Amino acid sequence: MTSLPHPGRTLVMGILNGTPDSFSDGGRYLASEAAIQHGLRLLAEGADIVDVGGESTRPGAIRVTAAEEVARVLPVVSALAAAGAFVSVDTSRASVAAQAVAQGASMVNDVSAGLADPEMLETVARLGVGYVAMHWRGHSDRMDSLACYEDVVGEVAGELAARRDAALTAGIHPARLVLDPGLGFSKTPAHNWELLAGLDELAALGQPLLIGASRKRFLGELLSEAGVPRPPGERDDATLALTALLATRGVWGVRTHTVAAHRDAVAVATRLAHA
Ligand code: PMM
Repeated sequence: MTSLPHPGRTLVMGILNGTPDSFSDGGRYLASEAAIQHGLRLLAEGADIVDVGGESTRPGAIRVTAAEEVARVLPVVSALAAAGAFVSVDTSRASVAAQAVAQGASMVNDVSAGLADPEMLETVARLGVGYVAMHWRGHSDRMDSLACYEDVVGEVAGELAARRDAALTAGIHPARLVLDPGLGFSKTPAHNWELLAGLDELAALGQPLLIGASRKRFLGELLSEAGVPRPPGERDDATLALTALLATRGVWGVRTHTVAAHRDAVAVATRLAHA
């Protein structure tokens, strides 16, 4: 049985995205090796959790098969767990989650909160690992068309409450359950900002909160110049500013590409909160 880390500050989850689409044989091996090396770097930089994913969830992305997802994530999960990392597996498939836990993953990060696979919640309950349930309305190929709300904070809180209840009913221990508003998933930039401003309503659901803002489109849009969004690789300073603010508000974790800088930002915010 694995319990969630609670280090007394906002924890930093490092993002390790799976290998690119067109690999086979030796290419696959090299891609896994590169992912493992990157994961080890995230760990050395102070990642509290390394989140290993094999399926892109960007708007418009097409799903990969379960076999492809397994081939991408398992060698990486196994190597990082063996190196002592607290590994989460970013998957919406129960079968992938179970195989990753068998290879040493301690947490399942499910962007669909159990909605994409009817077996997921029971599987996680049986495995006895941590579970991130993210707010989700549909797969990536149609999620933008589902970004319709009259009261985004109230509706996301209500839909997350329903997923929390489903998870607890399935037998997931409340001490292992984290909720996430799912920035950018069926949300416009304006929705993301409203959710960030309304975090107290989400915290009132009674579970720790994880926030994934790193390099996302709403930051690119905020920093647009002459109508051109800032590219993803130039959004890290803005992500960091947001993390510092979120850390002062007591979120459980942030999901990020740049671990070392985020650990520093969290250290500053935590020290200030205790001054
Ligand atoms: N965002 C992405 C992927 N997985 N998981 C959680 N829990 N929260 C998120 O916001 C989230 C996620 C997409 O971002 P990426 O393409 O940069 O990984």
